[in-house]
Amino acid sequence: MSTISKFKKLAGFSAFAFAAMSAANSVNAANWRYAHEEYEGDVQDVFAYDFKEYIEENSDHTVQIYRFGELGESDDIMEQTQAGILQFVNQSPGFTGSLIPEAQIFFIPYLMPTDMDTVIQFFRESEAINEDFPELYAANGLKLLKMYPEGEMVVTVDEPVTKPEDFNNKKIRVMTNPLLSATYDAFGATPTPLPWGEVYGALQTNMIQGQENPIFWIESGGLYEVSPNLVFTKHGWFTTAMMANMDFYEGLSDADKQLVQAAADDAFEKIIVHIDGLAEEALAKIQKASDEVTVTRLNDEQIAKFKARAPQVEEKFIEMTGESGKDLLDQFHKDLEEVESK
Ligand code: 6CS
Repeated sequence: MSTISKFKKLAGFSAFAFAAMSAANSVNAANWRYAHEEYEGDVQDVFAYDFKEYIEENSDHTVQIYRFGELGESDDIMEQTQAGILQFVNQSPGFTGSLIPEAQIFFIPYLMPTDMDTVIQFFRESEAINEDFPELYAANGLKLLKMYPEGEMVVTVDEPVTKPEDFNNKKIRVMTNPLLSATYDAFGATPTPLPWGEVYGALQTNMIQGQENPIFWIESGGLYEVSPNLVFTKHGWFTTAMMANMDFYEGLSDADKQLVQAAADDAFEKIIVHIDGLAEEALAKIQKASDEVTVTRLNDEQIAKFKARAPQVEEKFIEMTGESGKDLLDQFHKDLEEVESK
């Protein structure tokens, strides 16, 4: 056989082999659906797009992302994930609390550290976060892939608040978990659980007089336009969680399981960088956009008055979750002591 015809044969074989390999890959290639609770460019969106990019760069799979409202409210996207319609979901414990009562632990006020480095270290190293929570989610058909912080909680109100008495007769919107209601009860307010989609309108029409959220969200959702008094109470961090439908995850090959976890780990690293300085940037944008906005940073003495009400919320948490919640809380305290001592 001449060199040319050998080459032609080889080229023919290679083209055939390549086509066959591609066909096999595209048979294995999947399009995964992933929904989260936020808007374009928000923290959960940055996480989701990094996850997508990692998956698509390292496999033939593709990821389709759905943002807030495209498939409904937070509870809707969780239901769709449990039903296997979505493969991945980002739902915050603020909403998961009704499904997994222990997830409400993040709403015990003044439990979490206040400075960002300690918070991040806690998420990286905590046994409660990295070992106990995955078991609790698994019991509900969910593979927990990552828990991560989005920002410090800030309260917005119709007038500045410096003491619990200032909350009297004020309806404060909370995410729909009973423990967060207990927190605002303890703070002296009238807690009003609402899904996210109703918050702006309820503030605008004075059906509620305040709410809590991280600053980036107060800016991106325009909440300061209808609730202009920002109060830094230092009582907690907004935490969220990204997970997969467990049956779907269990059905993946070992390589794909590793890929999915590596993508979630990569997105966590990106988010840590993304949230650094985000609150300050968002506050500057808010102050530029509105001269109605006031900023109240509670001093230690003022914080002590709110903090004094935390033990009753801790008791409520144990009442709601029993032994399992008590064990989780003990582990939380242990993990926090460890990171705070470093
Ligand atoms: O307050 C809420 O309901 C929303 N807050 C944030 C920061 N993310 C999503 C959530 O739905």
